[in-house]
Amino acid sequence: MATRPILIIPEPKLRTISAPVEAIDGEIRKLVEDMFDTMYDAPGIGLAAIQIGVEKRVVTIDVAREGEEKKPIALINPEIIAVSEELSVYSEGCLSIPEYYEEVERPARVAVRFQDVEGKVREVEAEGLFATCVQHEIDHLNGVLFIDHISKLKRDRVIKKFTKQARHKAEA
Ligand code: GNR
Ligand code: NI
Repeated sequence: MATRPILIIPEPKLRTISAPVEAIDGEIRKLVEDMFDTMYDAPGIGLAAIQIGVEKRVVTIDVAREGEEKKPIALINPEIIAVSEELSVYSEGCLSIPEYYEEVERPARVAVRFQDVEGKVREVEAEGLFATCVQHEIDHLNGVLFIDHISKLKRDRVIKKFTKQARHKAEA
């Protein structure tokens, strides 16, 4: 069990475009393991590698509810290959923006192509919370945060709050 610290806004690294994984080796498998440990410990339903400072296109997700059997999935180099016209709204949160929630509208269903930890190319069709989460995580790989999908007024307000908080912590 090894958790790693989660980066919080306004950490500039969260705006990085992560690089594709070339080889799925021991280092990547250890990264995936640490990401699951960090995600379950937080607790969160998803995590992108950049949230622990690793600029690689790796995502972990488990949208199983508390008490349900765990359903961990690791997605390496995930890509959205199709989206539904139908949209859905979900009140999103992010481990990099603790305790802030706001509604975001996204395609209700997406098809995603990715590699699993064995390197096998797979496709999944996602709907519901899983669809929301996988889009949120792929955004992270492109340096995009869910607050980029809300009004500028709300976004500026939350960034300001966390910038102030970071300054106070640095002074403490
Ligand atoms: O734990 C998380 N919950 C969540 C709720 C609604 C929409 C997206 C998410 S993802 C978030 C964890 C996280 O920050 N992943 O990047
Ligand atoms: Ni997030």
